[in-house]
Amino acid sequence: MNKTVVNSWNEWDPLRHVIVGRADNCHIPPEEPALDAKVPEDSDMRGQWGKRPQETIDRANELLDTFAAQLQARGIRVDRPVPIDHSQPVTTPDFHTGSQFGCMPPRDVLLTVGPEILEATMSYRCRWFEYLNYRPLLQRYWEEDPNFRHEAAPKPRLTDADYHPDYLSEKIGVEKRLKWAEEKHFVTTEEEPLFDAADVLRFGRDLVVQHGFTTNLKGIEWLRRHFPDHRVHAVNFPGDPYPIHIDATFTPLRPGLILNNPQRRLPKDQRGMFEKNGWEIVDAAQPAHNAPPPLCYSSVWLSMNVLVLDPKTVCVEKSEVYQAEQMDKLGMEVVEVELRDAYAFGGGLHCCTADVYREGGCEDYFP
Ligand code: DAV
Repeated sequence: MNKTVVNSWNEWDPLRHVIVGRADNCHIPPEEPALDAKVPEDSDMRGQWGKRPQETIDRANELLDTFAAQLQARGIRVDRPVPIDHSQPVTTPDFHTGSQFGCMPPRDVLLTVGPEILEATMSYRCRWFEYLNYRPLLQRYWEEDPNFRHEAAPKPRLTDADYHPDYLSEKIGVEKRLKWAEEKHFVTTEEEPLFDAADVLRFGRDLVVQHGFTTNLKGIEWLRRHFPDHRVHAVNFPGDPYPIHIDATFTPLRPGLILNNPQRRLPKDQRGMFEKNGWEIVDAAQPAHNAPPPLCYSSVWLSMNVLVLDPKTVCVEKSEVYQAEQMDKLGMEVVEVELRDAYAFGGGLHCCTADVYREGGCEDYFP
């Protein structure tokens, strides 16, 4: 066999093959440093852990299955992971935690860059083994595609030295969190390289990486050394008191156009590469909801966590009417997808997918 299965260099070229996550047996993990730092202080999730209610798992799976079928109906190949038993504890020589997280969302774990799929280090203990959910697929791509590069970043130790103890207090307050974010003081330390794949956006030759709770500067440096033919840019979005993952903050739609969360604007001194090359950064529309659904880690800004199918077509969550309206005005055809009841499992339409194949090659958009 001699066909290319894995190839994806950016967030917008025509999508042909994608992984969609599964909600089976997902857990709310026990307390641990980096995860706790992300749970909003007034959240209904504080202090409880265990398997998620079965009816919410069934509902999320129904929505994910329907989304997968919608993509298939458009001619896109869709693969699904094979869930491991997330109720099992994780024990290494360095730490122990009582359960895992789930096989949602794949975008957090798998970073596709051209012919390579890279398993991220991850930064939560409960997600240490999450890559195993995707190994059956990656093994298959390995058999099918002689040029596929299956890579894994060094597994981190995740001892207490990886986390700043001042983030462990129950009540920090949003004001102090915003100040810390401004000062780039995040929950993770610089003990060892850490990154989640969802902190990385792919723009052909350039990778844009958010420095925050789930990705530290050493993680960004690791990516720089691992992808020597790319330019790797660290970015920050100071308005976010819980900065994890870039994909509800900064959303490229096509060459030259990016949506930016108006509460988390990219600072002026980090806009140079976009401005010099005539890229437009526009404020995203307001979310349709005032609060996230129950037992959800993410903010209401999953409204802008869209999946671009090609430079003229975008999947938007069905209830996010303002976001859909804005897409329409920006000249995009909108595909409505119902997913809100699956948000609690780790995110929206971009999160719950991972690219395998998009048409096109590695372009230089910022010469
Ligand atoms: O706004 O809570 C969610 C990103 C999930 N991948 C937020 C970020």
